[in-house]
Amino acid sequence: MPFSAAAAAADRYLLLAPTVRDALAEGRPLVALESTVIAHGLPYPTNIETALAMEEAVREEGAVPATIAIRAGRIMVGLDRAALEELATAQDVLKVSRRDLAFALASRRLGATTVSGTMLCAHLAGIRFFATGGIGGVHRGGESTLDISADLMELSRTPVLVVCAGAKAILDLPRTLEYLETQGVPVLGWQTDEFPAFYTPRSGLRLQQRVDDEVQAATIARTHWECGLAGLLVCSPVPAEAALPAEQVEAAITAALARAEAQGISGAALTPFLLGQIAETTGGASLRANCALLLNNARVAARIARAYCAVSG
Ligand code: PSU
Ligand code: MN
Repeated sequence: MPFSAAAAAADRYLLLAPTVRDALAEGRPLVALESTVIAHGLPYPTNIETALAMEEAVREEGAVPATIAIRAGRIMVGLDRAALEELATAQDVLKVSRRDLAFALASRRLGATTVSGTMLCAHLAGIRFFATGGIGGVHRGGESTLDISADLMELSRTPVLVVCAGAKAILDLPRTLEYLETQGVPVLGWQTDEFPAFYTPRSGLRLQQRVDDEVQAATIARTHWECGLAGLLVCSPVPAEAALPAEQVEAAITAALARAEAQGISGAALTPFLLGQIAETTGGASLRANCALLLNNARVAARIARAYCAVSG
């Protein structure tokens, strides 16, 4: 089935919140938000507090938030507080990337969408902008394990702009950038010439393309999509006051990777495991950085979404 027909069929599974439906109908700016960070990325109650604060940040910048998750056989676009609470507290929430979408829907289980799952669902709903924390990437050792996040491939096939703070140094950052280049994904530095490394603003890896404001970003996105191309990544560094010292991050990551290897953790469980270990080792400092960059990215995405509405008239 051609993609457009598949998308029309998938429409049946969408359940849009009234605020989202109205904004789509009126052509107002929307920002999609993921739910894996709520269910698997952050501990309770930081997860629910951050989810609510991100939605508020999007509203403050004049856009409509649409947090996405899978529930009772539907793709929920725009969650109320009770649904957010459920994701933040429930056990056994599925982690839903592209691979898992049909299983999650057909089994009617509760599912939290990753970057790839959220992009796919946002696109089905007609939302073009999405804020997250860090994207998945090529894992260290990925050249032999082939553990490469589905997020990277999704960016190459789905026309959504993703605002992130780069990718964590738990990953192989140079190979992550190589993979994005191979897949034809623009990686735009937001007021920076370097690929940010999530907890730290710098990775030492230079980016070829930089934008300094939302009009530039929105104009590039519009041009990209007018040319029939797919996803874009905008990389906004963690705010300086919340950044962690690079040595502290590297030590925490080295310890986390060693523990993952010793315990034989792999596949979809690896990223949540590493994140939990790092939060423990850094005594919560990594959580504060994580929340600060999530809020910042929500604001940047909302500003770009608004500018896009203006430039596409
Ligand atoms: N990076 C983070 N926090 C997260 C994730 C990534 O800093 O919670 C989540 C995102 O939802 C991302 C997913 O899409 O992990 C990637 O998982 P994997 O590496 O299994 O593809
Ligand atoms: Mn993986």
